[in-house]
Amino acid sequence: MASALSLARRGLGGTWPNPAVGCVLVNSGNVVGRGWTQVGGRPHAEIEALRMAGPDAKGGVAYITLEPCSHVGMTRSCAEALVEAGIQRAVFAVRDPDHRVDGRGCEILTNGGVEVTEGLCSAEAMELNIGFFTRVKTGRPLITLKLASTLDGRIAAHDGSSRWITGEEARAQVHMLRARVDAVMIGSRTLSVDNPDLTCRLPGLEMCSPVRVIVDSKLCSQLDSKVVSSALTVPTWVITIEGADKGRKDALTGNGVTVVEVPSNLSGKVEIGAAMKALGDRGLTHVVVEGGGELAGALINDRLVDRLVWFHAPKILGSTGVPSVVTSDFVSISDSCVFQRISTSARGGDSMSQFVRIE
Ligand code: AOF
Ligand code: ZN
Repeated sequence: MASALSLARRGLGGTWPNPAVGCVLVNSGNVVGRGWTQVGGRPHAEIEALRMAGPDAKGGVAYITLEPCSHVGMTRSCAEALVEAGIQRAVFAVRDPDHRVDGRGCEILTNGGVEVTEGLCSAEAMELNIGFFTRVKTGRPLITLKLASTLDGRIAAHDGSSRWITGEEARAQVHMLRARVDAVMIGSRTLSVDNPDLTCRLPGLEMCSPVRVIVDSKLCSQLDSKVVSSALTVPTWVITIEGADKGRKDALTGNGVTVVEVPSNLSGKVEIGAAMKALGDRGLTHVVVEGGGELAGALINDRLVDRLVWFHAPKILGSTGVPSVVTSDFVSISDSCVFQRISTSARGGDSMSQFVRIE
């Protein structure tokens, strides 16, 4: 199962709207098939592993990180395929909560005479596809907020300069993070001030860039920004409010951008919860938000940040620096958004801490 989990991990970031699943087939003590969910979500892991094993699958054991599917799409279900191949025993880590499956895969296997064991390495398998499980449960993707700030939480100096607060190692880690998630999101102000690429530029992983999402209430994203001008190469979505200016919309669409319209909040800005729901509807399972402070503030305010990845550079910019989380709603300590720290490690001269929200 550990091996199936590491195969599954290969698909992370590229299988949405599907989960990233891994499958290992063993027969007489030998690995006869290995498979993982392919780019775009199909073929499924089990089909890949069965294809590799061929007739050697007969009488073997299948280790799968998710309950095999039971629904018939363009091809037969994975559960049926495993039965037909003559698998003798199937061990899977977690049940598939998709309403089309949810125990039915298990049923098909059992009815087909396959011995089934459920729950091996379930915690690891849940964590691996936490984005998929979050979307099925809540309708929105898992949201990770990534911040890179000084020790006093400033993301830019008073004059707006922000390049580079953290060093090369921390920035490489951010690119690694981008490669494993479905989308990276920023606010329109960050687009105009930083003009980022938002791609993954690690050697060998250039094809792993996530969808780039800009939250842009006024639809002012510049056509000559790096993100918009490369929208035909790397998928780019702009989220704006309903009834946006048609001329602006057409200009962006003409450049290859997908414009997503969602309701506005009382301040006339994109309702961030609705934006996240719209991304879930489009199949995204894990979004990393990379700033700026206003977008981070809106998400923290609405308790929408599930996880935090915070890089700290050993620098201090003082109170005139730009804050990392802009919100004025928190008055008392009891209002604060509370996280549990999972890990802290060094990235060159900087530190990286990972947190999970608990309140
Ligand atoms: C599996 N193995 O590798 C994956 C599964 O749209 P479809 O027909 O491809 O089905 C998508 C659903 O299949 C997805 O929501 C999830 O329930 C399951 N994903 N199942 O047996 C796989 N990726
Ligand atoms: Zn399947």
